[in-house]
Amino acid sequence: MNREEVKLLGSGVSPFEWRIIWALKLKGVEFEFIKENIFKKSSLLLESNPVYKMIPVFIHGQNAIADSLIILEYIDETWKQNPIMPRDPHEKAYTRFWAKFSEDQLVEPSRIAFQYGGEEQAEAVKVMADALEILEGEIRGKKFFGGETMGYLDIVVGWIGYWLQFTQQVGNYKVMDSEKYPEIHLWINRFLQVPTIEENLPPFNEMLSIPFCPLPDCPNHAIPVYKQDIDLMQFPLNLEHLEADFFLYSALGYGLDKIAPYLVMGGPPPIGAQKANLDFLTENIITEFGFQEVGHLRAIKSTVGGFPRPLMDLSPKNFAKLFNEAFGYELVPPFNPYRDSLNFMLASYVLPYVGLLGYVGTNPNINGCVTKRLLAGLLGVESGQDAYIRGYLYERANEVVFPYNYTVAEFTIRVSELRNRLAMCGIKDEGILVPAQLGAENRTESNLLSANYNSLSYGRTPAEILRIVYSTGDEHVPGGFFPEGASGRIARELLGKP
Ligand SMILES: N[C@@H](CCC(=O)N[C@@H](CS)C(=O)NCC(=O)O)C(=O)O
Repeated sequence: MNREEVKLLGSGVSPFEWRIIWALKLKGVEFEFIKENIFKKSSLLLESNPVYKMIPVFIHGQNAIADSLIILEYIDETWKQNPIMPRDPHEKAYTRFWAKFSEDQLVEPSRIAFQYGGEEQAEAVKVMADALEILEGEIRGKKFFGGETMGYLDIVVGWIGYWLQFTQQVGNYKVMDSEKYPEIHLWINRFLQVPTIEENLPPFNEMLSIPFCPLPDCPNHAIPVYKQDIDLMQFPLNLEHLEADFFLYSALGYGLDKIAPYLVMGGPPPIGAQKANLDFLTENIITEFGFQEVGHLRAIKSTVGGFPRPLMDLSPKNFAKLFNEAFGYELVPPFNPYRDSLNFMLASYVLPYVGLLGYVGTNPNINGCVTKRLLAGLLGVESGQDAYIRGYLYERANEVVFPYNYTVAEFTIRVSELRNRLAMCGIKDEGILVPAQLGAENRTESNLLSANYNSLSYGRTPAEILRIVYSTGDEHVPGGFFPEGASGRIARELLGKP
């Protein structure tokens, strides 16, 4: 059986596969290494690890074995020379306990610290620091975790001597500290000097150049969040809160308080939000939009911090007032966003577009790599929401909106004109039908996406946005959706209030 083919499927840089390489080298087992691209997995990988579809996979004759800890045990039991696992059942249990501990408390949090910033990263780093402190006690007085020679546990924990440096550098965090963990530091040096380890490590440069498990998305040495970015990126929370509760209440009949109370941060409930009378498809889509806003709020608040949900007026009365202003007289009966899907979509037309213009306007002033990534991610989804809403309305452009005597297109044109009037910065907003000279390349009367001469999105400043969402045309005078004004430093300073 031992003479059967031995193959290892790995990416070339994963710490999990190097555990296997070390064990095989230690035991002098010949093997074939099959390099996988984890972003384009081979059928061999998918067939041999159909459950997790991950590397490493160890193939011995007809047997395929996944998960590095399990592979290590299999190798140790199959090739008895240079054992790595103790034979004594209690010592074996002890070794497995610490291996599991280090996987749970170091490996998993390191994935989070590597991929995320903000609070999530800080929490993961704290878990790792606590775990290192415990391991510091475990290794004290010993040469290796395995005793006098390197064993199973050393191989399992060994990644912290090499890969951790890499994940800290790329993920922009710090947990390893030779002064805080002097015993671990000494053990790392001893471990890296074991010939089997020293001679079998992937080149560091290769690790940096190859897309490792998660893609590093900040350039080296880039600053994640600049201080100046914070207020600019907190400002959009106002609109994100507005959209979150508008969409959630309309689709589900309840809002952020029920879905993610921690994001409300004690802010007052919205005035007049209610379940809308939506058809099945619209309800599904708006549910998705609502949950997307929850993600946006979480992403912003966990990256740059935030403020409690401001007081918001989502009552039919407030929407009715806005549409009266758009048409220049009182619509009878008053416009009600919750009446049916079409009225609801017309009301929705008012919101994501303003948010997306805000992101385009803010973009040039953002510097941090994490805040830039956040902004682009938010902008992408807001534009998608706006495009869906506009597409929905475009399909019905010539339909008369019940119970009024205006077409859908006319409604959108009136709302866009109102927003331009309120913002007082020229034309940055157009309805879903335009004269051809305002369409894409002056050739289309359809205006599915509102954009400038070069078909680029318009941008607005926070002041312009406040003029619109206050419905007062004045960033210093609150009203409309925010009866007591929007929150965050930018909006409060404009209001002259702390
Ligand atoms: N617990 C597993 C972890 C393996 C693992 O995370 N493999 C990553 C590469 S570092 C992978 O194959 N990722 C591909 C994917 O998630 O699709 C082990 O110890 O083998």
